[in-house]
Formats: sequence, structure tokens, C-alpha cells
Amino acid sequence: QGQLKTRFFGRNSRLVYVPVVDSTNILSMQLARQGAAEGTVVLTDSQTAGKGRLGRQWLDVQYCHVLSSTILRPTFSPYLLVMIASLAVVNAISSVSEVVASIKWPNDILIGNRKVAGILIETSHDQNGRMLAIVGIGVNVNGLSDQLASNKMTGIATDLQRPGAIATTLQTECGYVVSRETFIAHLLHHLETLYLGLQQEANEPVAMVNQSTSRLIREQWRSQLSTLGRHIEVRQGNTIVSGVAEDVDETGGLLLRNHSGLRVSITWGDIGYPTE
Ligand code: BT5
Repeated sequence: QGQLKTRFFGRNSRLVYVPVVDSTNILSMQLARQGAAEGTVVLTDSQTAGKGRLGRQWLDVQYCHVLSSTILRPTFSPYLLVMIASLAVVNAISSVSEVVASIKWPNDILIGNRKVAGILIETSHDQNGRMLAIVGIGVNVNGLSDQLASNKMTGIATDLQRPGAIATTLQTECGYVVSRETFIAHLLHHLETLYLGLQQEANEPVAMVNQSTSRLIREQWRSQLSTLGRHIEVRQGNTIVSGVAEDVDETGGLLLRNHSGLRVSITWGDIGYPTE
């Protein structure tokens, strides 16, 4: 609490800490359905069923990570959520270290070609039909990457070794231990600033809307993407689409130029870089 730089996020009763939980996203969704305030943040030291996308697991070594979920009720388009969450992580890493992180489409935060953080956004609606969003962020802050790969990650060690899925930690990359409290304070500050900007824009009278906030966020997000300009393979279930990642569209979808010269729009999947 002492280090928080936010106005709302994680303040007073908006901070829920549980030493161990199945998944902070699951607990947050329950709390949100019970009416928890916007900006409520659930934090834990370890998850027993941490969730990745598409039914995958998110693994941790106790006390080493920032494992957080923030309850939001956005009135703007949900595609912007993964953008602000990604930017908040990249900015928080810059705030606590000299390390430069980048975004691998759609939801990975990388240092070099190693994954340091992942984002899982889950949306739903409350009884009044308003959008409810849980922004789950897992950051490998401390510990060393080989610890991460050998500890309880053993079960998916092969998964972590597939190209593009190599894990790292902030400590491994910057060479010193980073306070998780300090990291959370920066993360929530960046997330809140970006979120409140978008909420304000969404609530402006129609005549005044010039969408400069969302445009700026899209541009910032695009400029941090390490995926563009590269030859990629997108795995979508059992299908693989390959080509050059040329650009992103308005809503963050990836625009791929395939081998026949056609432009394909990609809205989901996992990216691999076949030439590396
Ligand atoms: C993600 O999924 O990257 C989203 C991860 C979100 C985790 C947070 S923690 C707080 C909140 N509560 C939750 O329950 N979840 C959120 P995806 O893109 O599907 O990546 C999952 C894949 O990343 C796995 O299949 C592994 O290959 C790899 N992986 C698992 N744990 C990792 C770790 N700690 N660091 C790096 N890679 C990991």
C-alpha cells in the first residue's frame, strides 16, 4: 500500500491478497460478480491452477512473480484491454530496470526472444448488462530462468522449450533482485493511467470525441511490437498460416502477407518465428 502511486487501483479495500489461490483470474471473476469495486486487484504468491490462454497453464515458483488480476468495467472496446495491459508491463519494466521489453503479438511480453510475462483478459457481463473485464497479468520477476524451467514447470518443460516459448525472469535479465512491491506499484500506476484515459475518452459527449487517446494507445502498442516485419508462422489449433507480419489493423488484428501474396487478417493464434 505504501508504495502505490494510483488513485484507485489497489487502494485500501481494493487490494485483495491471498497467499495461495487456484487462479487470481478465477477469484477476481467471483469477486466481480459479487459486486467488487472497479480497480480491485487480487494478488497472490502462488497459483495452483494458473491460467494461460486456450486452456494452457501459467506456472510459477512461489514468491518469485507478480501474479495479479484487476477488475475493470470498461465502457470502451475490449480489444484495447490487451494493449493497455501490455503497455503497462513494458512501461513497468522500464520503470524498475534498464531492460527493454517488447510485445509479441498477441499477449506475450518478451525480453530478447524470451517470455517474461503473459496476459490473460477475460470478459463477461454483470446483472445490469455492463461489461466486466478481468485483466490477468503474470510477470516473472525474480528467480532464475532455469529454476523456473525445472521447478514445478517440469511437467511442461518441453512446452517451455518449444521455439518462442522460452521463459526468462527480470532478475535473469537485469542481474539483480527486483522488489515485487515496487514492480506492482509501477504496473498498477501505468495500467490505471492508460485505463482512465480510455474511460474518459469513451464518456466524452459524442460531439467532442476525437479518439486521440485510443489512437495514441494503438500507436504506442504498435511501436512496441517485435512481431512486425518478420516472417512468422501462426498456429491456430491444427492449422498453420505462414507469411510476413506486415501490420496490425485498427482493432489489433495481425495483417499477414502469405506466400501467394494475399493479405490475411489474423485475430487469434500463437506465433512462431521459423527462421530462428
Ligand atoms: C499467457 O497465456 O501468457 C497468459 C498468462 C496469464 C497469467 C496470469 S497470472 C495472473 C492471472 N491469473 C491467471 O490464472 N492467469 C493470469 P499463453 O499465451 O497461453 O501462454 C501460456 C504458455 O506460456 C504455456 O503453455 C507455457 O508454454 C508458457 N508459460 C507458462 N508459464 C510460464 C511462465 N511463468 N513464464 C513464461 N512462460 C510460461
